[in-house]
Amino acid sequence: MKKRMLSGIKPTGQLTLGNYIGALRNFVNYQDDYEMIVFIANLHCITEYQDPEDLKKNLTDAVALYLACGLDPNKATIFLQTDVPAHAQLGYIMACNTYLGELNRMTQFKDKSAKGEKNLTAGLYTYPCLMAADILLYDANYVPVGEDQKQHVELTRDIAQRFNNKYGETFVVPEPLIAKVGARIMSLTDPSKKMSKSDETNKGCIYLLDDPKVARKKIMSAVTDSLNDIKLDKENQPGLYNLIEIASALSGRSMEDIVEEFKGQGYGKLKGYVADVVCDTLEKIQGRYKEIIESRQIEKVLEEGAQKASAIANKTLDKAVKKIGLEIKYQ
Ligand code: ATP
Ligand code: LTN
Repeated sequence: MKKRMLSGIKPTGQLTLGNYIGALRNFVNYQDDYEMIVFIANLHCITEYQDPEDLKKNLTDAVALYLACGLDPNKATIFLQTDVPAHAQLGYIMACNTYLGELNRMTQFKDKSAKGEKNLTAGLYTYPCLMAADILLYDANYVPVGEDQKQHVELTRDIAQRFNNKYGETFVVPEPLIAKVGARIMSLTDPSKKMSKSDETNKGCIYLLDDPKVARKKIMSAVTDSLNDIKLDKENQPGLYNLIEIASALSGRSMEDIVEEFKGQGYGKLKGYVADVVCDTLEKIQGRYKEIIESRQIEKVLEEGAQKASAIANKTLDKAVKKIGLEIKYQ
């Protein structure tokens, strides 16, 4: 039997090249060898305010982009988180099995509160509990994610093990799966920061729906260094390293091979190559995206996906509810 893999992406804003390289492209590669379950984590989006109209548009775009990047609804189960209410239900149960100390250690929340961001919500704080429910509902063996999500999957393992010890074997304990190349694509304007949807200037981040001309400009003006030496030195030349990593992930060539080709040449030449590879990827994705939007297949894909997902999720939720002793049997 195939092992099961599950992952999700938050549709806050437009999907980025970081999402593609760190997550989406891997889902596509895995869909033949694993039973793949992929969902749009819309409940996770509202931990921070989203304009309702923008959110609706981003949800549709996210599904269309999943398909445009090569996820095949005949192979993978694709659905919207809110179409399977078991996520929120098990999420609450998970919150009751998570300690405050554990949530306090989660870097995503810690970073936001350290920055002094005001009005952080309780939903943002307990979000790792919902993420644990997302994963455990499906008995997932593996969770392919970018580096930034490893800590959340590890917390999920702790919660699952604790629950199993307390109530008896209920959940499969999942493992994070992090790709060797591209697990953390950095911002083009500040290579010490992750390329992020929520990039304030938009210049450090390439969006999958960026006009290729705009994407090329962003790459050509990416921050590098003044050493003018093409080699792999992540610590001293993080900007250059990031560009080579992007090109490697998208072309399938090794990073060493790319360095070998451009060694001794200026950064401009290398950037031109990275831009070619990125634009080629964007053009292919955007071509398919247009076809998918026009074909109006999204609703059907989501409906069928939610049906398949609910059948699995409801069984697990039921099992957990019974183990805890939350139900009364009516005659
Ligand atoms: P934000 O950028 O607003 O923090 P996000 O893009 O990290 O959001 P998601 O969209 O939920 O949040 O992330 C989806 C997947 O993409 C996750 O597996 C995450 O690890 C991966 N991912 C996101 N950004 C990058 C990046 N810069 N490099 C590699 N993987 C990434
Ligand atoms: N937390 C993830 C999105 C996410 C997810 C999940 C990923 C929500 N639920 C379950 C894998 C498995 C993020 O912010 N990138």
